[in-house]
Amino acid sequence: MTPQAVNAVASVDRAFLFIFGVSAAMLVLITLATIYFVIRYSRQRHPVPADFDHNLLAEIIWTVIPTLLVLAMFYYGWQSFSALRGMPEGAMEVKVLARQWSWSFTYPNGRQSPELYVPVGQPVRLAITSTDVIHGFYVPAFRVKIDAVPGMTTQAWLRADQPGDYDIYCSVYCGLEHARMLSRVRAVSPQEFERWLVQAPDQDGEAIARREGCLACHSTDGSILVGPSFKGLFGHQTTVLDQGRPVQVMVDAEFVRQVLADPSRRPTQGFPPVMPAYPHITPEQTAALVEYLKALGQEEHQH
Ligand SMILES: [Cu+2]
Repeated sequence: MTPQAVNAVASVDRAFLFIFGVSAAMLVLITLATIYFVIRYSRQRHPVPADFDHNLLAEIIWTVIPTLLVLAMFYYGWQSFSALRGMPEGAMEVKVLARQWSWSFTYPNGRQSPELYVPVGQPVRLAITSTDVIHGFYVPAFRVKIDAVPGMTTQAWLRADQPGDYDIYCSVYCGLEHARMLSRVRAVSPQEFERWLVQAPDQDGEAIARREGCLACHSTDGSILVGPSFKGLFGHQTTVLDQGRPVQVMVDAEFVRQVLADPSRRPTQGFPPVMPAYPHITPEQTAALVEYLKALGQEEHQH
């Protein structure tokens, strides 16, 4: 069987249900047998214990049956393992990048997206890695869960048989905003997918901020996440630490450019210095981000 023909979801579920069913049946049988023996062979009924060596038939039964059950568990487990790990031939490869605290998906033509668009009915290979700490790429609907490890590429694949949205989670605790490290698989028709794939990605500031994961740590409504809120930030004074000393600076276009290039140089006072650098952001994108921040900065300033 080629991996495409194997339904990973069905085989994972079969392995799970088989092991769960056997375990549940064992629990019931052993509990009933224990109760029966306690009553039937109590000291009151049998003051003198029976004395016997062995029982060949019983020994064969309790050896053969568990062996067969464990071999069957192995068989179903192996089937689901090879369905998940066997990579389909000729599938489109999407690069998955995990970072604190967002996901980024890159397609063969260079298209980037914060959500994983896939065509219905076609297998998609995922080449998964991380820029910072270990994360876990987890899509329960497809039974896919695999670590995203910095400096290493892990592989997974999935195929959506129904159009729809499916949740993506991070399954490895990775810091402050781990619980908000969410995205979605968006399964759409192959025609819709082709249209989406060739669209130029939006280059307005908000789309860039979303794609680059800025909004995982910076709110736009004044609430405090990991970093300062974008609301009321631009065009106002803020306090940064310059070599440990608090200094007042104006949040302007030059400040934004400096922070993107090297956030660790002057971190904002009162916030953990955890922002990564964004050296790949182009001057045009920086300008778009500045426009976006400017609009948010004009909203009422609050602390
Ligand atoms: Cu994570």
